[in-house]
Amino acid sequence: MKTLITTSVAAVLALTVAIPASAEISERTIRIANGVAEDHPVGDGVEAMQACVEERTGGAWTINAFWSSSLGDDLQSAQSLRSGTLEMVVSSTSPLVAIEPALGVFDLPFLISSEAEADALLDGEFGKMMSDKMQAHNLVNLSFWENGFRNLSNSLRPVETLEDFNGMRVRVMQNNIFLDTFETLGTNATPMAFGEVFTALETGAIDAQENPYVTIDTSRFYEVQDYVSNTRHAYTPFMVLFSKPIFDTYSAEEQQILMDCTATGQTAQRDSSRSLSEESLQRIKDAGLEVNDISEEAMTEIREAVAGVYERGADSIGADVIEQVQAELATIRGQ
Ligand code: TK8
Repeated sequence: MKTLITTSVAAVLALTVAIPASAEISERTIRIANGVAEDHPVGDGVEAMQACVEERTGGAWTINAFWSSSLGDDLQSAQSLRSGTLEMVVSSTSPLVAIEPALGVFDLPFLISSEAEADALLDGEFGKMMSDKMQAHNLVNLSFWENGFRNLSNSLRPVETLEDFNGMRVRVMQNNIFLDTFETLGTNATPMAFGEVFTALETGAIDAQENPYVTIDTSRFYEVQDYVSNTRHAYTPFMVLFSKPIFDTYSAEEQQILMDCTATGQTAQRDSSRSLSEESLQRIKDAGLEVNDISEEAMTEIREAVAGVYERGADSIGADVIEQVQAELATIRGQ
């Protein structure tokens, strides 16, 4: 009996020692929270990240993803990261203004106008500066992934002009900039966590919401909405956040693996987001939604109506941050 135990202990020890790719890599389980559904492009990013981690750690790490807010909404998950009770979250920046108000910069209406601009901004100096701000809040931003250009959907009527927004009950993210934007557009805006949106639309508690086509598709909002307008009023990014208290216990090699593999995930996630967007729009149309385009003239009117949000947002975001983003965008645009 004794020999048997000794032998099996030895076998287990041999196994444990054999698994890690290097002495600097420990066995780890990483939980990653998400508000979106698994078939959202974030799913492809996570899958690419898992494959990368598997290879780099020789199977010593397991990454478990939790979808559809099952570990809490974006803000709750980020708070869990800060206290070190959860490892990772792919979160919209918008609800995190409660932690870092400067993040509201990404919510300013019509700030970013193309995916190429978004990539240059987020992967450049400005993105780095915003990531650095998270450290003070016990959060490490490993990468920016794509949420995308947001479009308004509703159950009442086609929205094609500024007047059409009037009185509509719209869910907005828990974010002062979005609230100001949609109140200025004349809607009755209600801040709400993402996980509550489907039911609120279904029960008629709200008429409208705004999200990229891939989200309207994968969260099945098309089942409870009748119109969608191509408003592209904001490009909000995802941050791939890691708990700083946990990150600090990782070896330098392990930290590098996290950074490299979220970068690998970024490429897969952005590619998927961009190729799925058209497909998602088609599925939304097939589900019977009317897609409304906004004329250039109406768009100019809408943009002018919300221009004041920039100045009012400066108090919370910081005038310097707004100036910096505008300067960087001007450089990116070659102005
Ligand atoms: C999912 C959210 C979602 C966001 C929203 O957790 O809240 O509308 O666009 O993608 O992060």
